[in-house]
Amino acid sequence: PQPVRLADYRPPDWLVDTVDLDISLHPSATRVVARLALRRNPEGEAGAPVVLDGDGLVLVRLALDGKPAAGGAFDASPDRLTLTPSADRFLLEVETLLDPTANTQLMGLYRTGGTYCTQCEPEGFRRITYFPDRSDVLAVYTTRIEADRDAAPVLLGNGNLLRNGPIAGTGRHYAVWHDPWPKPSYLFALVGGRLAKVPGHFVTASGRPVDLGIYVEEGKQDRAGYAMDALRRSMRWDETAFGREYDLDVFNIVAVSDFNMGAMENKGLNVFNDKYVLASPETATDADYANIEAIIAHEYFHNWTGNRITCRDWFQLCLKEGLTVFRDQEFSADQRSRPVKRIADVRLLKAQQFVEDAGPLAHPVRPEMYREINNFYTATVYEKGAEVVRMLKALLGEAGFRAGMDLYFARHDGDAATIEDFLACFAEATGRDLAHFALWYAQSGTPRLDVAGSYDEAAGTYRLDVVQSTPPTPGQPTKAPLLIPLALGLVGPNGHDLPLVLADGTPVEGVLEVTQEKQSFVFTGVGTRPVASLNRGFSASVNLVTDLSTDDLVFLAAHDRDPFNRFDAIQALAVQLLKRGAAEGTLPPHAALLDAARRLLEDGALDPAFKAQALALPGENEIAREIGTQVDPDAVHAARRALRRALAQALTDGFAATYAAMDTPGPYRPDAASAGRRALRTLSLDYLTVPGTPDALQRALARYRAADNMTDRFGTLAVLAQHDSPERREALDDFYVRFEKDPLVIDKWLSLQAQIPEAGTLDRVRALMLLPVFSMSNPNRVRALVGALATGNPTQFNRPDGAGYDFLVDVVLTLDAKNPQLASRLLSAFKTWRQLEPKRAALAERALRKVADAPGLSDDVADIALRALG
Ligand code: BAL
Ligand code: ZN
Repeated sequence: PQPVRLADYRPPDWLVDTVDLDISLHPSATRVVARLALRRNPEGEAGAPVVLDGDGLVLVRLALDGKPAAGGAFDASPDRLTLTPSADRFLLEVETLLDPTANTQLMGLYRTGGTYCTQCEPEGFRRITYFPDRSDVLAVYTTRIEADRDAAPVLLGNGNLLRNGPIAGTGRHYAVWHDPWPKPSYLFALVGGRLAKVPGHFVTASGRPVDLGIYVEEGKQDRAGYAMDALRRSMRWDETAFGREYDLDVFNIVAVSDFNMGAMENKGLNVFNDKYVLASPETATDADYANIEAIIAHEYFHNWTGNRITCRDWFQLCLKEGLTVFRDQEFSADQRSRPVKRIADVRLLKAQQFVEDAGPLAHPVRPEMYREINNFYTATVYEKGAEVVRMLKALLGEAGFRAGMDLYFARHDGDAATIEDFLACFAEATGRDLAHFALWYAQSGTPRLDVAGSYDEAAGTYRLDVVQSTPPTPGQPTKAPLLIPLALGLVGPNGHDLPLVLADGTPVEGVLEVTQEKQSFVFTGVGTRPVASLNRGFSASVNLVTDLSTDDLVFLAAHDRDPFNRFDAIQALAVQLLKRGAAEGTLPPHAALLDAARRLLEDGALDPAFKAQALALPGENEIAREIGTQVDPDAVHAARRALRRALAQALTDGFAATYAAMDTPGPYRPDAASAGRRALRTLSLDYLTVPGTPDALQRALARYRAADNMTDRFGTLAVLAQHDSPERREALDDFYVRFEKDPLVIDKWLSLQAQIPEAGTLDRVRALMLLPVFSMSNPNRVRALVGALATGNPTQFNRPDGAGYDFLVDVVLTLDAKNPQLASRLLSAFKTWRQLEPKRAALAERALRKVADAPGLSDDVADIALRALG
């Protein structure tokens, strides 16, 4: 594929004012008539022809200003339509013919379980009709949808419903939808199917009544209640937190079972992967409930950050995604526990984004070049993009940040904007120069911050020496220092923070601004030796390396008033031990960690959800990233297992008491407090089951059998899955029989087995692929089984014989012809191959070369293979 570069951006030569679509749905022969009011853009190239994008289109007819176009007046291929009109404004009418049943890419118009649905971001609209399919062409859409009334009694489009009715004598009916808000083509959507509506209602702050609908498969209505509740809370929250109201009379969500992404923010008609809508206590875990809440909010928040203000081009993807992730994180933090949400978000950031940033697929939050835009819906664009917004807020403060956001909404409503536009609003609203800060968008890699502290008792000063560096990443061999907001406290012996006053008398309001490669900060009036609590709340997205001693970390784990750093201190102790354990083959002395863990476990004032996070050891991928080079996944696994054993043994009584104390009788409720108790209870059971004795396994099995909700049932199944035993077999068999007919629950069962760290797992996965509950054409099934092995089972994916790599390559090559987006997602599991020890790295490289050399690859897979080998 040819590279597309940010530097080559040019405004469109032609604009589209209105789009009138007439879409007659048919399983294999859907007719699309598009009427586009085209107008030459004064900012485009003078005299440029009209060049419209297509992708595999079959052209039926074409008319200009109502007259059939003669051959020679245009040039059409499946992928492009070129016209040279004499006028600067004209009406183009194009008819195309589509086969939605044959569309296995799940991009454009396709069918899922008999329902017609669309996915157009980023470049799917061109698979429906010829169009300038770019995000800076904004038009007002009117869509008439027609379909067989029995097959598709529900017909949904963007915006408000204008009219609908039967078409006499045909068995068909129609609906006309009109969206008054100009939008780019990627936000177009339609749905037609046999779906049940779960209704809801909302009145905006200024009094606009909104009809809400969540559409699900017949019989699943009772699983949509939580999503509806989350939607209403999201709508209210955006009014109070950001002053943003909803702007149509209707807001619909449709849950479908075949979807490449999590969900899609089409204007007024969000389409969701059903995994992120459907929940009942018997089928969804606490984590599912939290994800549903977050993703419902995320898509809703896009209505302003993404839809009313969209992106000028796909390089600006983080403008809507990073900002909207930040907004959904803040929403969840307000609905639940802010510290626990922050911990969970940073865990995810480190597990996914830091790993991406450290490997061959690293790229800036705003990339400058892509070959396949589908491959840039990444943790860097989303999660690091959100961290950059969070850092901006840390620099500007609450009021400055809100002033900047208000200006952004006021100034750019209706625009296709850029990162420069966004930052200019904050600079103008606060008077701050953000030129240095902007480097966060352009420079890839995770900065490393080395911080050393020294106390001068005689002078009463405490000095921090800070060195920042960022390792080279693909295309960026050298790096410049960034503007890093480092939140900190100096914790006195009694656990209280000391005042922060710099040597020149300047008070520090909790955040230091690190701007240079090397910098020192001297604090005065420090009467006793403090312990520095650095990067509080994970204020900066950096790898922090400190000279804190083991005693300092134990102290912070017990006393820091910043909950994130209490968590981080105990995790840092664990990481130190695990790194040494993996290198030396035996666990180093670890009494300090056990002591810190015991104190946390016994601290009655702490939130159980916090304890569950703090006492869960870093995952194997996270440890591997911390090690960085020459990683042996088996050694990492062995070290982690040894430390788990040590914790389990030392804290048996504490875990037993906690297990008993965290019992939560009464009916299941998905709130954060109840979820925290369940999480800590299952974690305690997990440690209590570590010895693998028959008694321990029987206790876990009894708990599994007695569970009255999916959180406890699946949590206990996951505990048992660690132990090759009759109890595991019994529980796995029971789970399958109970939920065989429920694909989303079966995904959990598939995923769990794919992550068992045993040599038999690859064969187990192969066998599971043959079950009727598995399907290569459903993205959720494939991700649950194959994706879980590749990204969630480091020892078995990275088997020393290379069989894990060969398996993944076979799946990727098989899938590529059907669904390239899904195939390339799976292939990106190879992003860590360069950090492996040489034998595994050589096998991984060989596997990647096999992909790169395969004939007929999609652009998606070719791009990942070549960059991974890069
Ligand atoms: N825009 C793609 C799905 C999402 O990020 O909401
Ligand atoms: Zn999004």
